[in-house]
Amino acid sequence: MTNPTRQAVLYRYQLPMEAGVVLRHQRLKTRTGLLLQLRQGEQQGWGEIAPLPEFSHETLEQAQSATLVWLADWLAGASEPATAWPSVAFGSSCALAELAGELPLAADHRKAPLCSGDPDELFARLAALPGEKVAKVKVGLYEAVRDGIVVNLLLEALPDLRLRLDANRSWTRAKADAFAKYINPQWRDRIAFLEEPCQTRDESRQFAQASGIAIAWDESVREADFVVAAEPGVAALVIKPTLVGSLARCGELITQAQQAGLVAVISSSLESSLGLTQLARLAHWLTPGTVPGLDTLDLMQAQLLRAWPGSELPLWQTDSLELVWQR
Ligand code: OSB
Ligand code: MG
Repeated sequence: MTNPTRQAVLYRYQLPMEAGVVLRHQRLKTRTGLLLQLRQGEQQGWGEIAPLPEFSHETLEQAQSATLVWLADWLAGASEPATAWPSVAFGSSCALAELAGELPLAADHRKAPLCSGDPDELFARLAALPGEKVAKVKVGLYEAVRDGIVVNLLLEALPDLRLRLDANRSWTRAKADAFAKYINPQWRDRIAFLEEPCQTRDESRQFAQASGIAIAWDESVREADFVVAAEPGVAALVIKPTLVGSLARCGELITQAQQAGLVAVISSSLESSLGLTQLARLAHWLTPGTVPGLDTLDLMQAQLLRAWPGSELPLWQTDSLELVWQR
């Protein structure tokens, strides 16, 4: 029996962001990316390829060229996902997995709400959350002491709250200590983890041990010399598939994390609702029981092709996408 013909379509999207979304050093006014549709017989699969400025090493142009090279191979019968860049590996592997029926449909649509530090606002959002009350707060943007006071206040005001914090490597050891000084020692174990407090991994490890505040690796996971290991004070790994690579690579990291007794948290790299709903499925499949870090849809002004349950953002269809290529 011959295989049914393969067909592929590549689209480019441009999504307006909410005013004021800042990535490290730049304001992100528009999120751009690629959506890939593979078809074979009656089956189809979608994938999102969206390098994140300031985080991905590849540009959208590089990702697009690599995707076109991979698509030619796939149309000619190749079966493996692309390996060129993490974003391309992630998107091509999702499209292949959907095509083969290997990405389960069940999804974990819980998300750890990203919050600014206003306890009233957080209180309202948490009240609406079923189950575990876990929120995420970005720290390291203002004075470390201010962050300490805000986090301490949240923990004091909301006794069933657990927090994930993210400093994105912005603190010296001294600043991290200044932060910790304001956190009541009694509540430190309600900080599920603090992502990457310091500029180096060693400083972060020392901070964790000295403060009793557990840390998580995020940026480190994507560095060439990173190995998953159980270490004192390290609680979790944050896995951002667009920055990490194929579903297989993400699965391997998750397995290693679980074997080392670490929590693996699937997290967003500001994908559109198409990629974000796939991350929710990935989380349900590979990290059941862990709330994923996917509260980024509302940073955008629209959704693409697939709706996030309960979102009121308009849902754009393929007519709002630019057709890049099709065979
Ligand atoms: O620093 O973890 C980050 C999103 C894009 C780029 C970097 C980061 C993030 C998030 C995603 O924080 C949300 C989450 O992890 O809960
Ligand atoms: Mg982070």
